[in-house]
Amino acid sequence: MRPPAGGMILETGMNGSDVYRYIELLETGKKFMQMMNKYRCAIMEVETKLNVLNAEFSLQYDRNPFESIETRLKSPVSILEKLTRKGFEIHEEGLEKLIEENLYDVAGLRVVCAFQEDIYALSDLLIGQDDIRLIRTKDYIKHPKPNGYRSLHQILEIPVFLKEGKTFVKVEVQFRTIAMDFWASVDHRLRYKKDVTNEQLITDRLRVCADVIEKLDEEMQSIRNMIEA
Ligand code: 0O2
Repeated sequence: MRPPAGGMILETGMNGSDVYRYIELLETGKKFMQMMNKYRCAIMEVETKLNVLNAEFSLQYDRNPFESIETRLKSPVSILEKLTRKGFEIHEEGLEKLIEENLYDVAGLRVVCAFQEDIYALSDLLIGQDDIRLIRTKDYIKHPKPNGYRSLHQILEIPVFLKEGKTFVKVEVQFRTIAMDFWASVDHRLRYKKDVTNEQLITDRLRVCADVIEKLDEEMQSIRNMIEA
């Protein structure tokens, strides 16, 4: 059904069931926006926690444990695509529950650190906070993906206080070093490029780069340990 123009509910030619359906769609859209707002608030909460840790660290040790934080809210189209890819049927009824129970990365933060040890120090400090629940860890640093991808992924649940009360919201935090982030962004760009003819060669060369980056991270960490010894 085509929504009526100019924000009008009633339009010439619309019958009662069209109007009813239109109102239903508005309601679904409103609920969806409210759900997205919860995720947006959860991102703000986790980002603030990380910024507080950064400020405390820099006072105590005169260095920042992370270089940057990127945040992103998954777009409605990506949410529906991922649910479909996972084999779920999409219906308006129960959509919010389906998303909350099955998609863990609607709210995402990416924390980029200079050194590998800072990733684990920061993650421990974050998940050690008593209002945070750790739901799942995927450690692609200790166990890299076959293509060479490395990052620490953690799914957290954080309380968000809204006017109707407290609700726990899932957030995915990805921790990486600057070098891992460089590799992942190049890999991501190449993976989404269409019509790549020599894909296998590119995959193999990226794998080699991932190994070099692993060595580089280890060497940088060891240099810092020497300086700080
Ligand atoms: P976007 O836009 O980057 O967020 P799950 O979420 O557990 O049900 P999934 O998607 O396998 O299933 O989770 P996983 O393995 O924790 O990884 C998901 C995210 O990690 C991806 O998000 C990427 O951000 C990143 N990632 C994982 N593998 C690779 C990789 O080989 N290369 C790069 N560059 N990034 C990777 P999305 O969903 O792709 O989207």
